[in-house]
Amino acid sequence: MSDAQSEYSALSPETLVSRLGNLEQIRNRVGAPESWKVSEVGDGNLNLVFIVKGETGTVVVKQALPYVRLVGDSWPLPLKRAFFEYHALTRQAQHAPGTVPEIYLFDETQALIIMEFIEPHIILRLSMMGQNYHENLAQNLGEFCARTLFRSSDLSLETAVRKADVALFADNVELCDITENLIFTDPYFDAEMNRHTAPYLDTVVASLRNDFALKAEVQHLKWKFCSSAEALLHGDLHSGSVMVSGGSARVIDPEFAFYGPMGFDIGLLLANFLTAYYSQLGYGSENEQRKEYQDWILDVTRDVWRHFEIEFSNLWRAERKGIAYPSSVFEDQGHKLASELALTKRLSMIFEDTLGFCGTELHRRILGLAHNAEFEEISDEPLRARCEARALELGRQLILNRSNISGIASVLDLAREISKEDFV
Ligand code: SR1
Ligand code: MG
Repeated sequence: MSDAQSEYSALSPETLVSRLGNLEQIRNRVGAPESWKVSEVGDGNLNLVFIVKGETGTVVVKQALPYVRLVGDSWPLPLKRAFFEYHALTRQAQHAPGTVPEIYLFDETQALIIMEFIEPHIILRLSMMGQNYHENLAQNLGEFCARTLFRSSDLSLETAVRKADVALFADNVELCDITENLIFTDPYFDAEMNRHTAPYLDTVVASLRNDFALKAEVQHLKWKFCSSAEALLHGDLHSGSVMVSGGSARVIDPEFAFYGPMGFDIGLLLANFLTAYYSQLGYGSENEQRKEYQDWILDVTRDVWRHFEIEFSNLWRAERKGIAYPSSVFEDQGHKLASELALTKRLSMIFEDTLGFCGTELHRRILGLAHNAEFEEISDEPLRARCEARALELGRQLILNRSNISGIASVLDLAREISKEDFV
C-alpha cells in the first residue's frame, strides 16, 4: 500500500503530497515532499494522471478512477485496469526493451502506477497536429509491434507461460467490452452515445449504416477480435498512446491489453496516421508545406508496416521457439523454403486483419463516442465533414476489400485517390 489508506480513494493535487509523501520510490527521484509541485494533466478518457515535480526530478502518478472519466460516474469501470496496465508494461519492457516507461511502484488497492516521466517527449497526435517530423518513427513503432506481438505469441513463448498469461489477461473484460462496443458495434447503428459532424455527414453516415456487406464484414472482424488470442496486444495503440521527441518514440497506456489478433495493434496505429493525413486539409489551404507533411505521414504509414514485416521476419528466422510452426517440421528437415512460404502466408493474414481493423478505427473516431483531436479541432464544420468523409470512405474500402489489397503501397495509392474526391 502506498499510503495509510487501506481502501481506494482518488488522489487530487491537494492530497497527493500528504498521501504519497512518505514513498521512497518518489522521494528518491523527486526529492523532499516540501519541494513537490503537483499538476493533474490527464487528457485521456479514463484516468487521473499527475505530474509530480520536485527539486531533483519528476515522476508520473497514474490512477484509475472507478468510472469512465469522459462520461462520468454513470458509467462505472473497475479499478483493475491498472493491474492490467502494470502487467502489460512489464511484459512490453521484456519483449521490447526501452520502449515503455519504467515502473517505480504499482499499488493495486489504490489502482495507481508511479512511473517514469518521459521527457522532453510530447504526445504524437499533438506533434503531428503541429506538423513536426520525427526520424525513426516508423522503425520504432514497427519494431515495437513486431517484438511485442511475436514474443507473446505461440511463435515464441513457452506454452504453459503463454496459456497462463492468456488466462490472466482474459479478465480484462470491461475494457475489451468498451472496444467491442465502441469500435465494432455502436458506429454501425444510431447508438445513444454516438455523435458525428451533423448535418454535413448525415448522408454519408446513413449510407454506411445501410451497407449490408460492410456491417457483416465488421462483425467478422469483431469475431476475430474476441476469439483470436494470437498475441498480447497493447489494445489501444493510437497516436495518443505514443510519446515522441526528435528520433525517440515511447509507447504508453496499455490498460486495454489482452490476447487478441496481431493486426489489431498495427491496424489502429495505421488508422491514426491516416486520420492525421486526412485532417491536414483542415489546418490551412493547400500549400507545399502541407503537401510535404502529408507525404511524410504516408511514408510513415507505409514504413510502420514495412518495419513490422522486416522485424517479424527476422524474429521468425532467429527466435521461433514456440509451439507454432516448429523448426522440427521446417528447418530441421532442410525445408527452409517451406518455412519462408509459411512466413509469407502468415504475414499476409496479419496484413489482411490489419487493414480491416484499420478501417474500423477510422470509422469509430468519426461516428462513435471517442473522437480524435485532429478532426475535432477543425472548427469549420463543413470542412471537417469533407475531411472525415474521406477517412470514412477509406475505412469502408479497406474493410470490404482487405483480402484483395496487394500490399501497403496500394493502401497509400487508395488514400491519395480518395483525398482528391469529395463525398459530402
Ligand atoms: C470510454 S473510453 C473511449 C476510448 O478511450 C480510450 O482511449 C479507448 O480508445 C476507448 O475506446
Ligand atoms: Mg489511453
